Order: sequence, then C-alpha cells, then structure tokens
Amino acid sequence: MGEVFRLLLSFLLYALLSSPVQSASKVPFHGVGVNYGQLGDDLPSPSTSVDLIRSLRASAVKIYDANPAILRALCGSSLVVSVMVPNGLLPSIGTNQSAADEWVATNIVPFAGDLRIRFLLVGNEILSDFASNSSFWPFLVPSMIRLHRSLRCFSLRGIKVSTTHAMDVLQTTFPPSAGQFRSNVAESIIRPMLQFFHRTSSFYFVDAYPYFPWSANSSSISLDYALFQGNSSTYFHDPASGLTYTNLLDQMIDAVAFAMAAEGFPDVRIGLAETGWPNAGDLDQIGANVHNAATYNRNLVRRVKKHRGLRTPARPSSAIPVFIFSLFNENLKPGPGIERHWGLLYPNGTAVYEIDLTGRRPPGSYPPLPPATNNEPYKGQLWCVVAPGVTNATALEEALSYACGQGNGTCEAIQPGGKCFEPNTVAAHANYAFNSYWQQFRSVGGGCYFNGVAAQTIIDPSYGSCAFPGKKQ
Ligand SMILES: *[C@@H]1O[C@H](CO)[C@@H](O)[C@H](O)[C@H]1NC(C)=O
Ligand SMILES: *[C@@H]1O[C@H](CO)[C@@H](O)[C@H](O)[C@H]1NC(C)=O
Ligand SMILES: *[C@@H]1O[C@H](CO)[C@@H](O)[C@H](O)[C@H]1NC(C)=O
Ligand SMILES: *[C@@H]1O[C@H](CO)[C@@H](O)[C@H](O)[C@H]1NC(C)=O
Ligand SMILES: *[C@@H]1O[C@H](CO)[C@@H](O)[C@H](O)[C@H]1NC(C)=O
Ligand SMILES: *[C@@H]1O[C@H](CO)[C@@H](O)[C@H](O)[C@H]1NC(C)=O
Ligand SMILES: CC(=O)N[C@H]1CO[C@H](CO)[C@@H](O)[C@@H]1O
Repeated sequence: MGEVFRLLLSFLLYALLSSPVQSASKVPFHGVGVNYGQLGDDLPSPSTSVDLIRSLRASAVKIYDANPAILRALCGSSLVVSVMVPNGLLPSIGTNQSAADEWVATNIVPFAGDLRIRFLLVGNEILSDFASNSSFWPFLVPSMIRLHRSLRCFSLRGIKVSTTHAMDVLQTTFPPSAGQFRSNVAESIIRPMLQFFHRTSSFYFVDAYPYFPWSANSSSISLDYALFQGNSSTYFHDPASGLTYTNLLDQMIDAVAFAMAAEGFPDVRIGLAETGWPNAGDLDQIGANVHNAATYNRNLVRRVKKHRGLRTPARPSSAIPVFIFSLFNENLKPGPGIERHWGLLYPNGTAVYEIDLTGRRPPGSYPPLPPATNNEPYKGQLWCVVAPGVTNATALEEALSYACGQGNGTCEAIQPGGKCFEPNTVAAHANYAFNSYWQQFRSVGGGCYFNGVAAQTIIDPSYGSCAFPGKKQ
C-alpha cells in the first residue's frame, strides 16, 4: 500500500470517527416538506390530500394537530411526519405527567410503528400570543420536558420534541449578528428551552417569511433579494460577523442563530417550520402574486437540492429541515387577503403554479408565469364594499351589524333620514357600513373581509348625495 494512500485512508477513518455525534448531525429528511393546514371548509379528504402531497414530491409533511384521520391516511407513505400538540393542552400537560403520557399513548403510539414521525411540536407560536394566552407561556418548557419523558417511556426515541416560534420572539434581527431574543422571554423561557434542545439534540423551529419584512419596507429591501435572485449589488455584508448574505431568508434565520449563540447555545440546530410567499392578496398588499410565489418557492427548493439541505452563512455545515407553507389556500383563515393565499394548490387540487419539491426539475421546463402586476404599492384610492357575487342576506346582515356595532358614528349616514339611507336594502347599507368601518379602523388593524362578504375595490361606490370616503394609499 502506497504511503500517500495509507495517509489518505487514515485521514478518512479519522474524519469518520471524529465527526460530531452522528445522531445530532444527521439530516432529518432530504428535500422539502409541506405544511398541511386544515383551516378551509372546501378542502379534499385526508387521503386525497396525501396523494396530492406525494404528487408534489414532498419529503415530509407537518400538521397542526394529531388528527387520526390524517395520520391513518399517511400510513404506508414514506413521508416524514411532524405532529403538533394543540396550544390549549399546555396547562394540563405542563403540570401533569399522566396527561402527557395519555396524550402520547392516544395520539402517537397507535401510529408510531407505521409512520415515520420525527417531530412532536408542542404548541404553535405560543410566545407570540400576547392577548389571551401569555398565561400559557410558563407551561411551554415543562410540557416539552414531560412529553419527551413520555416518548422515552414508550421507547419512541426517534421523535424530537420542539415547538414553533415566529420571528417576533426576537427583539433584534438586523444585522443578523445582533440577533437577540425578547427580554420578556429570554431568561425565563428561551434559556431553559435551549438547554432542553441541547440536552435532547432537538431543533429550534422558526416560522420565517421574507415576504413580511420586504412588504413592510419594499423601498429599501430589493424584491430580488427576498426571492433568492439578487446580485452582488443587493447582497448584505454583515460587518460584525464578516458574513455575506445573498438572500433575506438566510439573513432572518441567522438572526435566530446569533440570538441562540448570545444565550450560550451556539450549536442548537434550527428547523424552518414555515416559509413561503402569498400567491394573492388584497389590493393594498404588495407583491402577493403567483409570479413571486412560484419564484420564491422554486428558488428555495432548488437551493435545498443544490446544497443538499438549506444552509446559511452562519450554519454552513448543518442542514436545516424546511417545510413550505402551505399545501392549500385556506379560506377560513382570518385576517387580510394574503392569509388565505399561501397554497401550492387550490382546494380542488389544481396547482396554483407547478412546482417539484425535490428541486430537480430544471427551471426552464416550467411553463411561463403570469406577469407580476402588483410589485409596487398601489397609489390610488381604495374602498371596501360587498364582495362580488355575495348574495347570502344572513351573512350580510351579521357583518352589517358587526360593522355598525363598533361605534364611532360608522353607520350614521344609513340611519333613517341619513344621506345614504336610500336605497333601504341590506346590500346597500352593508356597502356603506363596510367602507365606513374600514376607513376608520384600518389603521388599528380593522380588516375589509367580514368572513368573506367584503372586498376592496378601486371603483368609487358613491352615488347621488351619498359620499363614500376613500383613502389614498
Ligand atoms: C392528570 O391527568 C390525568 C390523565 O389525563 C387525569 O386523570 C388526572 O385527573 C389529572 N390530574 C390532575 C391533578 O389534574
Ligand atoms: C427598512 O430597511 C432599512 C434598511 O435595511 C432599515 O434601515 C429600516 O429600519 C427599515 N424600516 C423598517 C420600518 O423596517
Ligand atoms: C442587480 O439587482 C438590482 C435589484 O434587483 C438591479 O436594480 C440591478 O440592475 C442589478 N444589477 C445587475 C448588474 O444586474
Ligand atoms: C380549481 O380552482 C381554481 C381556483 O378557483 C380554478 O381556477 C380552476 O379552474 C379549478 N380547477 C378545476 C379542475 O376545477
Ligand atoms: C349564509 O350565512 C350564514 C351566516 O354566516 C351561514 O350560516 C349560512 O350557512 C350561509 N348560507 C349559505 C347558503 O351559504
Ligand atoms: C373615531 O372618530 C374620531 C373622530 O372622527 C377619530 O378621531 C378617531 O380616530 C376614531 N377612532 C378610531 C378608532 O378610528
Ligand atoms: C391560539 C390559541 O391557542 N388560543 C387559545 C387561547 O386560550 C383559550 C382558552 O383559554 C383557547 O380557547 C384558545 O384556543
């Protein structure tokens, strides 16, 4: 055996044996997963949905509960599965080991033999819920610890226990090297959580959407940078770390990596629980279109394929598991229009745009995309009126009474004798009330949706002496 060869061999052996703990660095799955949300009243059955997930060639699926019908439909598929404990169970699971054991016995154990369950996520964005549920925060880490103990007890050692976090768990994200957790959770919750992830080789899961920082600040952040197609003039160089960023997603994820390092945990692995781009939205929401959504998700999956996993400048050697949000457009999600338009598929199973989640399909082989029509903010006036095609009088009356019930003179003009009382129909009054409500309450989060019966328009609905206030964008 030649000396060079022997040296090479011993080096290889050394590299093999001295590489970090195998289980900690193993890629949980190759390729890209998809989030299968259920907030729609028109979604296909679980088994049809699982067929659709396979046709997209996803590697993994994440659900927001442990719905047994979905888990049964997944049996026999090779998909890696991530299940979730509903937020509302945290107080009982966090204080009661029997409750944790019972949850695992009922929801996981029956499927563990036939499914590749790899992640058990305990609650969804718990630390971003300030209003009703900040009272749940103290139960988050205890719940994870108890569920981990239950899984071991049932010999289910392959399942990592974690939870998901929105970006607002950080108080600083820019530049990424300055990433820092919010002071109201850093010491009390984040530090013990990172300790738990470190001890159990689990992952910090983040929901990161470049769409939001870009759309809030489209004049200073380049769209191409957000869509993974920037050039050297749009790259960001972080002076403190010396790292160069070619896209906004890496920048956001590394803010998390640096925040964890600042708490003393530089080696806890990161997972991307949700990312994506809306394929449509309201008239006052920029950049939400099929062109950008397809571009974002196709470029993302190609990156994952090319680098054998998502890797960021601060974490070049550990692949980040990725779940795209979402499988379907979900019509029951509240909030602005983009919220109902994250899907790769329409509820009828048709693709919003074609995508091969393995990232193998050459970009040039996709059919041309429709042009992006709203990448600049809309500058004209907008009004909020009854959505086209809505005829359900009950639904309109409910929305009308909600809008008028918010007070502040919203519905004065449609009272008897008011300038907009005639025509005295539910539809006409709803038109007026929706607009009046929206113009007044927009700046404090009031939406133009009313459970689907209202929509924005660029056409001034004023008539006769009845003026509808419009607002310039
Ligand atoms: C703990 O959980 C078990 C199983 O759900 C339940 O039977 C028991 O009543 C709970 N104990 C307390 C103190 O809530
Ligand atoms: C917009 O981006 C610029 C440059 O990155 C930054 O300085 C500014 O604080 C951002 N503004 C908002 C509102 O995020
Ligand atoms: C680089 O990207 C920016 C923003 O997308 C664009 O304005 C500029 O023309 C590009 N420069 C080159 C050399 O392609
Ligand atoms: C599915 O739904 C989309 C959006 O509503 C529609 O454009 C498309 O024609 C539908 N496809 C089928 C096969 O019904
Ligand atoms: C009309 O709206 C009401 C209230 O939102 C709802 O309960 C009902 O199912 C709707 N009817 C139809 C035919 O969609
Ligand atoms: C209520 O109306 C007053 C007077 O028009 C206005 O100043 C105030 O901002 C309104 N409140 C809200 C929440 O829109
Ligand atoms: C988002 C979420 O989990 N909200 C929950 C907050 O807590 C109440 C009970 O206190 C639940 O009903 C909600 O579902």
